[in-house]
Amino acid sequence: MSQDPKSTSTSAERYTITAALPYSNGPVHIGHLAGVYVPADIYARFQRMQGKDVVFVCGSDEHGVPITLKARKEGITPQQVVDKYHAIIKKAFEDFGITFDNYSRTSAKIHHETASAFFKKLYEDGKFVEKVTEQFYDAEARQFLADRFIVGICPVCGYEESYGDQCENCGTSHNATDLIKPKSAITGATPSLKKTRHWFLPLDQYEAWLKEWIIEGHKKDWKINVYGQCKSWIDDGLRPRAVTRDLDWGIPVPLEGADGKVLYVWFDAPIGYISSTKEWAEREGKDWEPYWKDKDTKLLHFIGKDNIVFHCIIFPSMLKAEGSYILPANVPANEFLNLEGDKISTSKNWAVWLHEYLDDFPGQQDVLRYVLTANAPETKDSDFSWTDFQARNNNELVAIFGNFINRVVVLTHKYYDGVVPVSTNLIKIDNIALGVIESNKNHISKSLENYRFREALNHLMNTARMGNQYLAGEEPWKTIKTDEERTKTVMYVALQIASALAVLSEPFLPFTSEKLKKMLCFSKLETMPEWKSITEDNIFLPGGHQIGESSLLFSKIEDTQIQQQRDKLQASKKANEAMNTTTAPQKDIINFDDFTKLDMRVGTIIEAERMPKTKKLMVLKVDMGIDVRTIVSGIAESFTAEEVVGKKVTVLINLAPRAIRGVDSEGMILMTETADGKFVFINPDEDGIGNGATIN
Ligand code: B3M
Ligand code: ZN
Repeated sequence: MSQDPKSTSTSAERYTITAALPYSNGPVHIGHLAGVYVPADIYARFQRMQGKDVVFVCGSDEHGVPITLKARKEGITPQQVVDKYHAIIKKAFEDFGITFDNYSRTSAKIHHETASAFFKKLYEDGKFVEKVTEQFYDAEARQFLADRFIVGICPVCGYEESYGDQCENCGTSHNATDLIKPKSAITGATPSLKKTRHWFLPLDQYEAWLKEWIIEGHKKDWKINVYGQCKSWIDDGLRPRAVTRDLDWGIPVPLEGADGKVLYVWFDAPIGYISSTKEWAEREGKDWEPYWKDKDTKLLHFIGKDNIVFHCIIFPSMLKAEGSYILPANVPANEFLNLEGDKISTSKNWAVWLHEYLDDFPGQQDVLRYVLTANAPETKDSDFSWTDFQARNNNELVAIFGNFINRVVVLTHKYYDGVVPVSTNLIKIDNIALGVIESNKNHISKSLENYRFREALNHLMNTARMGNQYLAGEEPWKTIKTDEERTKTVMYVALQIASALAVLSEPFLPFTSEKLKKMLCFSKLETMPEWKSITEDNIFLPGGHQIGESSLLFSKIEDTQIQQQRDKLQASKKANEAMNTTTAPQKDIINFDDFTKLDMRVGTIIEAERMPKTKKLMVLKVDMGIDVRTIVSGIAESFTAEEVVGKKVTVLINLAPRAIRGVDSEGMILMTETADGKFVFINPDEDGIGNGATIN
């Protein structure tokens, strides 16, 4: 789109807007929507409505260790994992009206080619440092342990389950060898170090440039949370980072003698934005290059806070190294959304999944878009609660926006058979109301330009509030009996406010906007009301225009619906607690002969006594049918002596006797443990099973 010579705006005319590529190893939830996709979509829609040339791209991130781990866990191939979730994720975005111009996937051929070529160019230009280093290796699994294949204690915050490449607790990104007490995520074994050759991007060489570009150049226009993270990274000093890995899932390193090596997922994934743009351009018969190489293009990355370092430091350094690309103008990263006070967690099923939301609230995408924007984690983490969701729907969308539209449309039908009345004489209050539309539009635009989505939404709602106040003040339902002409003017003005709402709500509430436009029969108008037609006059619907029937834009959400959602979360909390009893991995296979060597029998505890000076031990006498055994067992914290006497238990009786604190223990009682560490007997408590009965 060419520059409008009359335009006084200095902002860019071409926008490349990217939204973080979700990992294709699970469905998307409200946290993803709130943090990345809703704000990105609002912004893209808004700029398109300004007449800007926008490409908005995304796609599934289909490489990386989490996908291989998931495949292992489910006993399927990584390709099967990504195929499944790519389809689910893509559909969820479509269902929620996220208007990507292209949604690609990093397993696509075009991406493999683009990422390989990018790597090769950097390699040929001598931008990498090749190093042989020691990496963790799991001898049992016979593989190198990159990134999430390794877990250990975070050297920065002490979190015990930090991954090899990044700590999910404090967000620090590190090298696997920085972890304290590392262990393999595959076998649980302590890994050894083994030499391997890799290519590194020497970030240390980009430090001075990054300082100038971010610390000096973007202090004012980047969000404080983003700027702060970047600054602390750079201040801490940057180190070379490997951009290749010893793995078999990913984009093969396009060099001779690099068998078994792939590009690091965080090297290839951001290039996915470029591939997605290329795919779009090919389909649309456009040239992709200006979107990535023309310095007048504004490149924006919408992401969550855990991705800041990759988008502000590593990817820009890659782009800089390549040399022909533009750099992001801004990276409006959000913080995290919590759910009912707890961190959203896929593995704990503590989430509201988009596909499930739509099953429970069909057609109510805009309600979720609204709540997530009103409560967006823009400057700090925020919390989603079902109570707040219900209140915002019932007290804001229904009571303010919906109510205003409903009154206007219903009264227009009642008084004028749905025909916009001809206004004769606008008085001051009418002009003020029409003027507020324009000033609110300007507020919305300004807030959106500054990535303040909550504030922008508030200005939109203020427009609806103003409409309600106008009606309440002018009382057309009273004047209809006394002053027909005045009533016509009031309804005429109210209809213009309703039309403005149809336009202004589009970036935020696209489904509602669409419905409202239909209701007001925009398609029959000679000039379609649009963002730029909101000026001082603000007359969109001329007298004589026929509008459609009224229908409710929003409906009240009942307590029972909210309770169902709470119950659902409660159920997943319970299921999770039950699952959380650490499930040990299967032991080595034994043969049947090994099994038959075990002599396990049923017995009854006939005496029990706590072993003096110990906390855990109890000395038991167990009637085994063939004899009475003394067994020392560590159950004293789980049971009192009285509780166990008379209990039937399962005992391994041919275990070599062992002296425990001077008492010979002549067998072992089979037990399991509850989540909170309490022992439970494996108890063959059926009538007709006597002591001495064998178990096989
Ligand atoms: N897939 C990480 C994430 O989903 C990653 C983003 C890639 S953006 C290039 O948080
Ligand atoms: Zn940490």
